[in-house]
Amino acid sequence: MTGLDDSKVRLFFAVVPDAATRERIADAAASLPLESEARLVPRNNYHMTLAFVGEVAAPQIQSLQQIGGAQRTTAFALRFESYEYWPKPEVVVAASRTIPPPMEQLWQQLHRDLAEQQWVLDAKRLRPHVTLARKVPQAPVLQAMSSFEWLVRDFCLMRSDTSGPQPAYTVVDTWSLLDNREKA
Ligand code: 3AM
Repeated sequence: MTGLDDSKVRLFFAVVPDAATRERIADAAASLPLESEARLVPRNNYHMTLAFVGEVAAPQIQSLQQIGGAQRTTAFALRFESYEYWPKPEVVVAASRTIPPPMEQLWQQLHRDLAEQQWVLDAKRLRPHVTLARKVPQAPVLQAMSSFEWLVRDFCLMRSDTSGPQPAYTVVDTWSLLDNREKA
């Protein structure tokens, strides 16, 4: 655990890309036709959110770490195959429409465990995505995306500092997913 003080911090569970996947995501972002007011997400901020928890007091962080450490899901691969424009948050994302069963299991179990600890999240369903650009007020003309695979071997508890012009994310804790051969 790093850099946490007594005040509340904004936390979420997410998957952070490895270096090669980060490059594929950056390639996808570079091909987007965006107006000048749009903001590309800095490549160090790429992530795939699993569960947004929100503002958390320092003493509660441990219970989130216990939840993260209790997950028993195998590693999985996702294929990102298309751009999507989401009008409400005004973002363009790279999306994966096929959800591997271990990812659905991880998402369900995380949300069940969070609810048991009174963290009730407003998440209706899993939509695997990486946000590429924000502040996109109108749907751009989106071309086909060069698809890429993302092999997910671990997931993190992330801290989001939104005090600057761009959010700054730091990893609070990381957990490996199970190798298929050591499935519980
Ligand atoms: O992974 P994406 O970019 O979709 O939009 C925020 C970002 O999502 C989302 O959590 C991720 C890390 O900041 N987020 C921020 N505030 C949120 C909220 N109140 C939220 N998700 C749900 N509820």
